[in-house]
Order: sequence, then C-alpha cells, then structure tokens
Amino acid sequence: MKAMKTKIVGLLLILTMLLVACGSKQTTAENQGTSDNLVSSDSKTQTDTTTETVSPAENQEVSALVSVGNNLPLQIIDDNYRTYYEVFVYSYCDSDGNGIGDFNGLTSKLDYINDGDDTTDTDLGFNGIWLMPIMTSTTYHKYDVVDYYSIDPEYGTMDDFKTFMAECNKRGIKVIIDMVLNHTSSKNQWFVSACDYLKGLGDGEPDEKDCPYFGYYNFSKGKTSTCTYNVPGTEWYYEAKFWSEMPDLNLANENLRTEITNITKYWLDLGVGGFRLDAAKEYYSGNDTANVDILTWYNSMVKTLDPKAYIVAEVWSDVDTYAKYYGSQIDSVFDFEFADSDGIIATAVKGKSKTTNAITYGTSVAALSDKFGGFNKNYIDAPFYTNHDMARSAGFYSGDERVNQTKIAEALNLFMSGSAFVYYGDELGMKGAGKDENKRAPMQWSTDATATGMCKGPLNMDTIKMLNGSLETQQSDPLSIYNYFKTAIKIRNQNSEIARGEVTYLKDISNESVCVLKKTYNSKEVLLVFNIAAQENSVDLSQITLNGVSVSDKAIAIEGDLEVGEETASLTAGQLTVPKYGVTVIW
Ligand SMILES: [Ca+2]
Ligand SMILES: [Ca+2]
Ligand SMILES: [Ca+2]
Repeated sequence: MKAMKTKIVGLLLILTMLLVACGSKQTTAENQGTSDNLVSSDSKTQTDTTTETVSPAENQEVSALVSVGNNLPLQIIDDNYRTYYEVFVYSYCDSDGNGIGDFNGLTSKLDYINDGDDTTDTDLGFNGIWLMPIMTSTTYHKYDVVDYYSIDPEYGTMDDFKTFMAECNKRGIKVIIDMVLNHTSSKNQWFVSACDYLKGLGDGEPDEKDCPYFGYYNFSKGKTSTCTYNVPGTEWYYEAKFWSEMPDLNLANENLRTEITNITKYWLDLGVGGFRLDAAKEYYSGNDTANVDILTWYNSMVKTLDPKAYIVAEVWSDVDTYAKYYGSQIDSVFDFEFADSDGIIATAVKGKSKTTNAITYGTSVAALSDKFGGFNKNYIDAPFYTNHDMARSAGFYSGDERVNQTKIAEALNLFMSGSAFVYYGDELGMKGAGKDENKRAPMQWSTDATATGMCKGPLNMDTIKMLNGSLETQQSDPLSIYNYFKTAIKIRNQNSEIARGEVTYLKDISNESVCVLKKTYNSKEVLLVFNIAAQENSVDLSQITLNGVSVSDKAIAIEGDLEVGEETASLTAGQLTVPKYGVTVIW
C-alpha cells in the first residue's frame, strides 16, 4: 500500500510538471499550489476547457473528449469496497488447447483485468475477482463439490492456483471464491461414506459415533416432504433441494461445522480474501431466521480467522427479505432488486413505463441505507447487473439505442455504492440467454474460435451469435462497449466517493429522465448526474452547494464524464447539459 501511495505521489509530480510544461492554466487560485494539494481529498487540479494539453495533431473531437475530465489520479483504497469481476474459469481462457479454461489461462489474462500499474489504463481496473467454484466436481459448472480441499483438475493444479494468487496479490486484486455450503456432490466422500454406512446398518439405528458423516446430511427413515431421494437398497431418504446428485448438508451439525471451519481456514491460508456464499436462502429452505443464524456463525468464524475477509451471500429473493440477512453481520448480500432484465436498472433504462425510469432508480438507491443499515450499520451493498444465472444484458435491448442502453445500464451498476460486480464478458456486450450453458459462453477474446486462449464452452451450449464483436474488434474502437467499461471503472477508481458515499437523492431537480445523486464520503460531497434518456438533457444545479461551494462557482467542475458517443457534457454557471445516456461526476 505504501509503495502504491509513493507511486501515486510520484505520478502526480510528473503530471504536475507536464501540465506546467504544457502551459495549462490552473483556473482557480486555490489550485495554484504544489503537488501536495493534489493529493489532499478536497483539492484538485482543473485543466482549462480549452485544449492546451492536447497535441496539435489530434483533432477537435478527441481534444473535446479529454478536456472535460477523467484525468484525476486513481484513488485505490485497500478496503472491502471494490469492483469485482465474476469469472467462470471454464469459459475464460484455455492455456493448453483442450478448450477448457484453466488457471494458467486466467493468470495470462490478469493484465487485461488489472495490470497492477496505476499509471497505465490499458487494463479494465477491477480490484476484485469472484471465482465461480474451483474445487473438484463432477459438472462443468462445479457447484457440486467432491473435494473441498482441491482444485478441479480441469482447471489445473494447486501450484497453478498458487501462481494465480501470487499474481493477483502483486496487482492488488482481492480474490474471493464461491463457497458452496448448502450441498455437496453425491460423489463427495462424506456422502458416499454416509450412504455406505446406512447400507450396512440393516435394521439398526444410526449413530454418529460410528459414522460422523451420517450427521452431515439430512437423512430420514422413510420418505418425507424434504427427504425425497432414496439411498439405494435402504429405507433411508435424503434431502436434495436442487438435484438428486447434490445432497443438502445439515449445517447445524457440529462435526460438519468443524470441517467447514477447516476448509475455510485452508483457503484463507492460500491467500483467498473472502467468500461468495452460494444459495444461502436454501440452507434451511423457507426459514430466513435459521439461515441468518448459520450466516452469523460463519461470519464470526471467518472474521476471527481473518478480520479483513469479505463475505457476500447469494439470497435470490425480494429486497425486504435479503435485507434481513444483513442481520448476520456479513459484509454483503447481492442486491438482486437492481439486476436482471426486469430489475430496477434494466427497466429504468428501457423507460417504457411511467413507473420505471430515472426516478425509480434514484429513490431505490437512496432507500438502501435505511433498508440495510438497520440490520448492519457496516453493510456494504453488492450491486450487480447480471450473473451466471441470468440472461446476458446485451439481449435486454433492441432498436437504434441498443448499444447505448447496454452501456448506461452498466454505469447505473458501476456507479452504485458498495462493491459492484460485473460478469465476465459483459464488458464486451456478450450475448447469451435461455439454458444456463448459454449464459456461460466462451469469453470473446476473438471472433476466431480457434484463436489462442479461446474456450469451447459448456457441452450443451447453443451456437450464440454475438452482437457486439470480440475484444479484438472493440479494443481499437473508442466508442466500443469495452472502452466505455474501462472509462466507467476508471471514473469509479478516481472518485472514491462513488463506491463509499452515503447517497442523497435530489428529487427536486431529478425527473423521469435525469437522476441526480449526492454522495458523501469522508465529509466530501460529489454529484452524480445520470441522463437515462435518448435525448440531451439540461439541469439547473446552480442552487446546489457541494462542500460549501455553489455548483455555479468556477471551482466546481465535471471531474468524470462517461459518454456513449463523442459529445461531452458541459457545466456553465451551474447549468449542466448532458448528452443522451450521459453520466457525469461533479465536484
Ligand atoms: Ca485447458
Ligand atoms: Ca493499470
Ligand atoms: Ca438446504
């Protein structure tokens, strides 16, 4: 961390010298200081809106693009407010030509995710990775764990994983792994042993002293409403909520809890920074209170082992239900209300209904602190837009504004407070809907399926016609979805208030097309303005004060400008004009 700070200060010094050398004007007296005031949180360098810093060879459009902002130094803070990239290793990058993604492939792409160098912006800038299950399993998706102390051989060796972890650490990327605790694979030795024990029991009564694994699962003598699958050759039945080959665990069992503690410690010792808890709603299906109790135990156990570990749970439900899960004091619960094609983000962007628009987004975002904070004052929201269980977002929209809508929807996700999650491939506007396999298609490094690193994808995947091109085609296009993403994450990384700010929704100046939010962090205020419409919009911000200064004052400027096209936003005497689907950060 110290080295990184030194690097940032060094970079600022160089930047300052360059600005001076280029003759760029500093527009306010308060900014005419040394590089010291550049790193203090409430000061900034403002380059003039003319184009002195741009080489004469560049045309006016490009000049306009760079002059409005997005030039602030990154403010990367080593805490649990991060920008996470959800990776399905199977479909990400194949290193050995068998068509299945693996750790060596993923490691080779880390410079794409985050190169660890804050002076470059050739990387996406994620500082967290969520790995979908990586332990030995019988399926391609690996949500049925056979051995919790291993890496699935399809993904490589434990040494490959250790190399991956070391490279992530170098880059400041926190890695969290999927921890599947609701069920195991039927091929897990625990379940196999328990079934063998029951088969040899005859008419006798089971005793955990003879076979502790019997207590790990939910068995009953005779079929019940929950225990519906038969252990062959016995009168015993077991619970398997999702699939006969995924028997549910009995998380109240003390021996199992000791085992889970050992498993958790094993992965923390390997350098993992936390866990994504799969299917927490089904620990005790239909009993949220019991589930919160399980999470309370798990969270306190994990935080005892590593106070900085991060835990996010999947509770696929309505917001009032998953809010209650914060009562366990886990850091995060995925914010499903905003996700998917019928969530707050997508419906606001579609804007077809009077009830789903910029106002819905603003009021919903502002309501979160009351909803979650009452259960856990240290809650960290976990917004996401799509994941491996949902259709890809590129298919949510149609018509002329399809690409622009795909873009701004991601900004509505990435500019939320908390740890924001992005599903791999969404940065390329990948497509995929219908059966699960289609939602987990090969990362589109290239349109050539035989190119280096390309994966073959899940066996039963349909042929998917991508809409927005591969990384190869998008990299060089400044208006591609990929480059939009990079800028969005950069702005999030430049303004630490975006992820950490307390939200105030400014309803008096917001409307069905424009949402204005004020975010406050460390006593500093910034404004976020979203124009969720296919037309340019203007808003009068002159009556607003930020950090005690009127927005109409020259000291307040657009410090982040995220645009779908070449037009940029402008702020004059408190009057803000934002191009269609534009987003600005003002302070
Ligand atoms: Ca492979
Ligand atoms: Ca970089
Ligand atoms: Ca269960």
